[in-house]
Amino acid sequence: MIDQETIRQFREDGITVIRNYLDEEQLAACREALDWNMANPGPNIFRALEGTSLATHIDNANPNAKPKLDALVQKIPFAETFQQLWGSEHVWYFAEEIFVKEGGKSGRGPFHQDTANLPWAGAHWGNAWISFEHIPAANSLQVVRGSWNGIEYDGSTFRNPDDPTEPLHDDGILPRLPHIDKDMEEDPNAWDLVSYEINPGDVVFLHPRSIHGGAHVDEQTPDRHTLVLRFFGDDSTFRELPRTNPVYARNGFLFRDEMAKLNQGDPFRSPIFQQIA
Ligand SMILES: O=C(O)CCC(=O)C(=O)O
Repeated sequence: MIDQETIRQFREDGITVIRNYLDEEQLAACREALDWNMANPGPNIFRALEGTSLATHIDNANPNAKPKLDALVQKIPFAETFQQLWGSEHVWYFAEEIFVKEGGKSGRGPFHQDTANLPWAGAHWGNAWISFEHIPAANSLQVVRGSWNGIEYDGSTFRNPDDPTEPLHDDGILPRLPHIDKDMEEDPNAWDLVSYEINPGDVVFLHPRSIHGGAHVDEQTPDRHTLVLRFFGDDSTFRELPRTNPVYARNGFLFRDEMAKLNQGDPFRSPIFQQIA
């Protein structure tokens, strides 16, 4: 049973952590899944940051990993956890995303909302953010408290290490992302950021519409291997994306054929997503 403060944090702040959530076997199964994904990149691997100061191995919804991950999420009590965090009767598994920073030199990933490149709306969305090293708070995931329920910004292209706010859609409607790193350099209290120190077995749960970014690695914490598993519940709908950027036009960049069947405001449902509760 999750305590009321954890539920409050998730619902209000858009982020919480559950300590020792994974037992050794579950942690090993998650690590095995991440290692497999790294060794077998899928068609959605994102290579634009390779060779830059933000170099990160990022891969998304690898179709070849789907059977393995559909089985994995059944072995861990995500269904009960999200039922309680959201107050949802049903829970579905969307897909995975992986973020790997190695060698102590990669900077912070651009702050962003996942809803900038995925056609999602509603309160019942959740990422389970699983890292396998000890990660101090300064190198961990950072979330702008409460932003999941605030302004929907344009996305970041994730292609310009000199400008993490370079707009993804540039449709003239979505406001450009704030430059949080620059603001924080000028005033460390400019943004109310939440981040948690992590030990293996701890899991961070965040609402993916939160403005969030993975912090840098450094000499003390040179490597971070992160598996993100994404879920949705009853209050989740399809939200059309702008059509200005052909890669993301209307349907986002994942499960495009399935997304093309949904209309604005439809419940976010498709037989491709495994129901776990
Ligand atoms: O771990 C990171 O570097 C970023 C994580 C992220 O963007 C996510 O969980 O959606």
